[in-house]
Amino acid sequence: PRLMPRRALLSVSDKTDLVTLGRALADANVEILSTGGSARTLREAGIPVKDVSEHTGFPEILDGRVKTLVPWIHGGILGRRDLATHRAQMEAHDIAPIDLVCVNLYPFARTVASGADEAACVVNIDIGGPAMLRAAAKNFTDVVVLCAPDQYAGLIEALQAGGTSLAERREWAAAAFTHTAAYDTMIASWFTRTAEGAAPQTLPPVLMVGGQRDTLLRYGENPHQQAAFYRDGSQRPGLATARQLQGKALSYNNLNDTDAAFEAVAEFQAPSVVIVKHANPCGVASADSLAEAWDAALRCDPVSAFGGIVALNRPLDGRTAEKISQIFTEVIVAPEITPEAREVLSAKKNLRVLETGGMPDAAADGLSLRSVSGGFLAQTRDNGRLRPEELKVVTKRQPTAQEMEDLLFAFRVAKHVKSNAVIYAREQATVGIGAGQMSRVDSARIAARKSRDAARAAGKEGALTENSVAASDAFFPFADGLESIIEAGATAVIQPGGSIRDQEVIDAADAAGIAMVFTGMRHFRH
Ligand code: 93A
Repeated sequence: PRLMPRRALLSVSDKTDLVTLGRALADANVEILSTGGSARTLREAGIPVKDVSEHTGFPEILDGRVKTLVPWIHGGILGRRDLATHRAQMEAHDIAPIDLVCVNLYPFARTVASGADEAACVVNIDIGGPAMLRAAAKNFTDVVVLCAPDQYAGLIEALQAGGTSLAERREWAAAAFTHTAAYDTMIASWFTRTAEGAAPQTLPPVLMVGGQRDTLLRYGENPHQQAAFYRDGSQRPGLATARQLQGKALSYNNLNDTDAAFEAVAEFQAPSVVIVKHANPCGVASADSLAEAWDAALRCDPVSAFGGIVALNRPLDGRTAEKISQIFTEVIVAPEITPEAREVLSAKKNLRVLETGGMPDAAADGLSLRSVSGGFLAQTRDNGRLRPEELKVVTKRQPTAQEMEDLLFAFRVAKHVKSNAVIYAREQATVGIGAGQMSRVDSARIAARKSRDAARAAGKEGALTENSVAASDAFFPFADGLESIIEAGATAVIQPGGSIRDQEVIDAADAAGIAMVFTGMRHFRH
């Protein structure tokens, strides 16, 4: 049976469409109770409304901290209509049933995001609102609960159809609990952050894997999987702040790859380009200009770059946009897309172009999560940075200044390549990337072979790895991995060190006359 509400309580911070809702309720002969600001808005629109304080016979006190937290409100919402005892008690205490609650909460997230001080944030922790939403949702068999303006149209339609159905009320109840849960999660994570002050690198005692579902994606990693992007409220430049200027809808894989590419390019100070395929870089370069960086990044592996994700750490200019649009690209992401670049890219209708408004700080703290059966694995983000004084040259030969620069570049790239990772680089550009192999030797060999292929495609003899330097994301358990790298023509190698066979590896380097640097820091990425 459909249920027509007779008494409604409207108490909203976001007054969007409040008047429309109020008018529809008044037209349906529903008595409207309302709190301070909401009542004022309704009254100004000429809608009959009764102040909550008049209804309860108790004033709004403590600056509004206690306005609806009284038995005449909560009893009216929570009392069971099907129990004679409840009905009798309500009558005895003069509690009138309330069968529609429409509440949206103090704008806590917006207050925090505005940079308000702690006291102002605390003022915006809504207590009465969530209490009413939860009470109404609990009593969904007899009470309608609304928590967002986009639900009003559905209710108005139901009123015109003779009342709300149980299925509708159950759905609204679910939405209300989802809303209050997300709201409390936000507050809880804000508290842990402020409580720990400048040390958010600590893992929280309880994981607040809140997040609001934002965009439903067409499908997940594969078409038979469902997927969505959930926002955690972070305003770190990247996916969270990206504005899509053109192109097809972003897929799950697009988002994952774009994130990987943008986080990688954020590592570099000079104008840089990262091309990503399947979450791994297939070309990374820094140069004096983006256009040069693009050319160098593309040279590394032009075959894989086809259909790739391109991330840049400078405003994308028209000339570079021209160059990128020569090959098929899925996504371009940059802090800014200049009008000239937009003009160039607009010819490629499907190409997704994202503007993030800024670059993330690669050294920033944060959590990274992965779901496993039974829960989540959480770790602080890999924001590890090499400190020059921790670098140790372990070979007889010292790297030249140019080699050293390239070693550091390659090691930084290694951080963003799935393990086992071996990266060859030359003049601030990768010339071979070996990713995700189960053995380090294979990564070293694959990178060298790909580099030979790339050289051949460019009409050159040998491999691009000749006279390059190489980085390994973790130590060499045996000398064989290093030997492959030497074979590929690298003249210097950077790696964490720390294997029990380090000496064997150092001896192999000395025998070949190459330089080797230990970082003491590993960059596994699985
Ligand atoms: O300060 S509260 O936690 N205490 C209350 O008793 C209470 N009742 C409603 N906040 C309370 N509200 C909130 O006031 C609602 O959730 C809503 O966000 C806001 C509406 O206030 P007004 O109608 O005065 O604009």
